[in-house]
Amino acid sequence: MQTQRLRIAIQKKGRLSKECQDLFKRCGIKFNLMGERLVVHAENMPIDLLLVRDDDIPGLIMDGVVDLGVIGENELEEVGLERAALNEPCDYTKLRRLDFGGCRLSIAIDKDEQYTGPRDLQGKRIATTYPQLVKRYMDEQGVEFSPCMLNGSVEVAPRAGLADAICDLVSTGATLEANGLKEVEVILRSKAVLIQRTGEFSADKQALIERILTRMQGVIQAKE
Ligand code: PRT
Ligand code: ZN
Repeated sequence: MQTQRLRIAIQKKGRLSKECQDLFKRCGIKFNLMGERLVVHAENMPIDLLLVRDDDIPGLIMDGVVDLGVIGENELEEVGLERAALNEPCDYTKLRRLDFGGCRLSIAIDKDEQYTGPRDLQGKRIATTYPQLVKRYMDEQGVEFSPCMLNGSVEVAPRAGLADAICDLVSTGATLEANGLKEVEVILRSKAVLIQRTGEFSADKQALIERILTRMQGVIQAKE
């Protein structure tokens, strides 16, 4: 069901939410995020912001439920691969890469273990929240592995005896260090991105998207 108003999905609470809200505010969209609402109407433009878990944003775009979304490339690519494997809709358009949410998806092992290359991971069990991205990387390397799917506490899996290695997001490396792990392969470098659903847009919505993109260009350039 498409509405007249442009629907933008952003993370409700988490690492992307503040910068995301700031970005749209700087683009001139006025809104007030008080309370626990799912949908927030912009005060000065025909725009609704949807405040959701980041995990839901790729699917909302790929199913055409919302028009625009901001999401980390790690999550976007994982969901895209998962949907493609299930023959579910997985199309979207990347409008622009943003200047926040930077991190890398990396494989890490016990810091005292020898490592010479991906072959050393042959037959290992790898704990991760990103099984599709790990499989894509390992297939490219021609290395077999067993997955261990965890939605949290990935970094403790080796110590807990659940896995031999992990593949998780890293920014400063402090979490790996604190858990006695070392980063051995970077499999994806990720940033937040602005994405759009595929399909038709009314002329009004199209014009509004272009206006937002032009302003965003100015906002991001001004920061550089
Ligand atoms: O509740 P919801 O599902 O919406 O949020 P979430 O908990 O799934 O996601 P959130 O808010 O933690 O992260 C949202 C997005 O931020 C991620 O999908 C990434 O695109 C991006 N991002 C950037 C990060 C990090 N940096 C990051 N460091 N996401 C997670 N981390 C975690 C990482 O998983 C590890 O536990 O931080 C830890 C490592 O950090 P360092 O600095 O110790 O290396
Ligand atoms: Zn999430």
